[in-house]
Amino acid sequence: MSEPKGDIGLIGLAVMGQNLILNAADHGYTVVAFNRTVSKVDHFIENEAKGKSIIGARSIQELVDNLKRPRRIILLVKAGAAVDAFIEQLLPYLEKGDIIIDGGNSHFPDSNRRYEELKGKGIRFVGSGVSGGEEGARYGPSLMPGGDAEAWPYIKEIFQSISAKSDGEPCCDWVGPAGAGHYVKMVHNGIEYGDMQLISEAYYIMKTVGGLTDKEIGDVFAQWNKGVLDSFLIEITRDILYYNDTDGTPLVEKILDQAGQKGTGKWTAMNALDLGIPLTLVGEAVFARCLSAVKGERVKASSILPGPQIPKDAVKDKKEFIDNLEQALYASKIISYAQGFMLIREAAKEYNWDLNFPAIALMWRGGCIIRSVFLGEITKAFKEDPQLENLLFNKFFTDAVTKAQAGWRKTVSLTAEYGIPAPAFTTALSFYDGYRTAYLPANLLQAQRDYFGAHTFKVVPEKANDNLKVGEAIHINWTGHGGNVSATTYDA
Ligand code: NBP
Repeated sequence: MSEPKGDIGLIGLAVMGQNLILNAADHGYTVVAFNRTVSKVDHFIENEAKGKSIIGARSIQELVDNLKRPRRIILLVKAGAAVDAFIEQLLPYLEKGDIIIDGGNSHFPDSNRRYEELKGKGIRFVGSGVSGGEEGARYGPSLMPGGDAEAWPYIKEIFQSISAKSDGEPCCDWVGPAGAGHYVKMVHNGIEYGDMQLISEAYYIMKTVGGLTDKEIGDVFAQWNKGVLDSFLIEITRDILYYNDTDGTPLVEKILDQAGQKGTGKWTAMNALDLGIPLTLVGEAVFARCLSAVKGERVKASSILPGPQIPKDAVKDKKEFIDNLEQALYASKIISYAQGFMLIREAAKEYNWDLNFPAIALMWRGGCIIRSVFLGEITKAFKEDPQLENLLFNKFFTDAVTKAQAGWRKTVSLTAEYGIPAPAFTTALSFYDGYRTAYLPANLLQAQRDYFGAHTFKVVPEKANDNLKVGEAIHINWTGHGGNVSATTYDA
């Protein structure tokens, strides 16, 4: 048999797989394509792939036989059982050192497991986040690969050439070991939930309190897209608000207000709870979708539960109202990213991953759904100080939230005054105020825990005395008739 020609193999000819293959072929690579339903291979080869450096494989064996060594095979199939099924099918045909890359939206614990299992068999596993949807896959996605670092030199060139670019730099770099690539993609998706919720709240505030039409709101987003909020999601929101149905009225107003979700936001929020990180904005964004889903109850409640009336002149100065809203959106977004990076930092500690923070921000700078000008500033912040404890401690972001604060507070007050749900704006501000408060009311909380459950507390060092010693777990007999035995301390 002649020398194999395939640079890389790809399994899964749905929207992501087909587009990524065409992208790689455009960059001069020969791609071998396979799919569970083989008729889709034939269709692809005869149509979209015609005349390009793409080889159709009709079996796993044919796929593997057509690949140069070490073989590089990307899976872009439905996350879960399909990934395991293909790994099982591939193993008998692979040799030690070959590389399997899972580019689907896999949950990172699955990628941890696959990395370990394949390492034991001498196969290099890479779990790579791929973001940017159909368009990104075709013309340059954000790629977040992690796993077996030995694989990186063999895939780096292909990955970085097909990925999006930001100021000439590829939006793709090595993230870290095991499931770190899929972990970072998961947090990306969580942040995406937050950004979408914030934008939706801004739209809703303009519509309800501001009394703006969809066209006018579209104009505001168009304006914002020229400033600090310049981003893909603001851009598509502008276009959505300008889009009219055949009767000339905005299509968005005909869409049922029940949000769906596929689970990556929930995974992020659950992981934040597991690691004890206050990822409040993503959490609220997930719950906001859950609240939207109970439409029947909300309709019922709307006629039972009263709230304030919004007067026609609720907004006296429209320009000031919109400027304040822009500041609220910007500051809340900063909080969301600060929280996201707090989570990633904790994950690095918890899972013992050495993560490349400036590279993570750069990977999100282009190609993906959360791409924005703002991520360029985050990349800069982490390049200046890769150990940066919190994004809010970087001067650019400290100044930005300081400047945005007044407008942010006025916007949140307005929503409270007029009964407009704005969970993401509100939680962002509460987090900000909590984070900048040196002494929180958790003293009372600890007293309550000790009162009813003998959970003990520690004393403020400056207020220690002979009964209240620094560093000790103290239990007080608050009522005079309880026991003196304390409960085991633990961190939840
Ligand atoms: P889908 O997620 O719709 O998956 C379709 C592919 O999975 C087809 O090749 C299908 O084969 C295969 N497949 C299924 Br479904 N069940 C299978 C099974 N039990 N065994 C083997 N193969 C099976 O495709 P997609 O939207 O292109 O997404 C691919 C991956 O990329 C997913 O993990 C997705 O979450 C992720 N992702 C998608 C996007 C996006 O915008 N769509 C963005 C970023 C990441 P068949 O043709 O034989 O049915």
